[in-house]
Amino acid sequence: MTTDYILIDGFKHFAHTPEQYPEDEMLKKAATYFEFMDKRRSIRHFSDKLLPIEIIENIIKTASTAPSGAHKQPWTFCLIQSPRIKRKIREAAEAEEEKSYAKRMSETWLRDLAPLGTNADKPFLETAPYLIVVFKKPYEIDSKGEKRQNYYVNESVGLACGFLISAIHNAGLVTLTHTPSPMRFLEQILDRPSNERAFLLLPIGYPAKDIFVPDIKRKPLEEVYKVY
Ligand code: IYR
Repeated sequence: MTTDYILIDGFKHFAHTPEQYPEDEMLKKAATYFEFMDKRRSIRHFSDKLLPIEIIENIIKTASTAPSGAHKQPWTFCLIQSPRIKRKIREAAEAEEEKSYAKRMSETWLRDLAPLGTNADKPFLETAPYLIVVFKKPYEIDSKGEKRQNYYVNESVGLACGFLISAIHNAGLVTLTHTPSPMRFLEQILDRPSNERAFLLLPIGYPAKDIFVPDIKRKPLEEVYKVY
């Protein structure tokens, strides 16, 4: 009888065969994927056109396949479609952003942001059909009410957000990583449990018609890469 698993320290490990390709096909796939991802842009102008929630749910399932410290999956993705809650989030985010642009961000920071054309107005928080608020969970609360620390929480949730953004791009939708600061208001508006901290806010939807994006270039390989 063949077995498709073994026990290591009493824990099951399944046989697994990762997908592999001949080198020429690998090169083609790697180059094609780069070209596809290189077309992704952060979009700040959204259409209000609705889209099926099942698309978003598949995107969130993809994000939740990210690796995480000790496989704790220390994240919650909150999906907001309610116009009332979107408005509350917009109002609170803009109130924080107004303070940030007026006095919390340094002159240098504002100068660095100038080419992107951002400001404290965030209409996309109401226009986009969906907002996703990603929460990180620095710890879990077990059945006895005890705290259980998670591991590499920022790295894990950052990876999940990377997967999320690439899944959004793959579906032909657009997004923007929005980080109003501070963003504790998201925990309050969404009434999240005490072990969740807001990590990132992303509107998702179709782009508005006839949009423009900033003229920015990505660093060439030589600038971001070093072979030893
Ligand atoms: N959170 C502000 C400011 C902002 C900061 C950075 I760094 C950006 O890359 C873009 C914006 C905002 O969302 O406008």
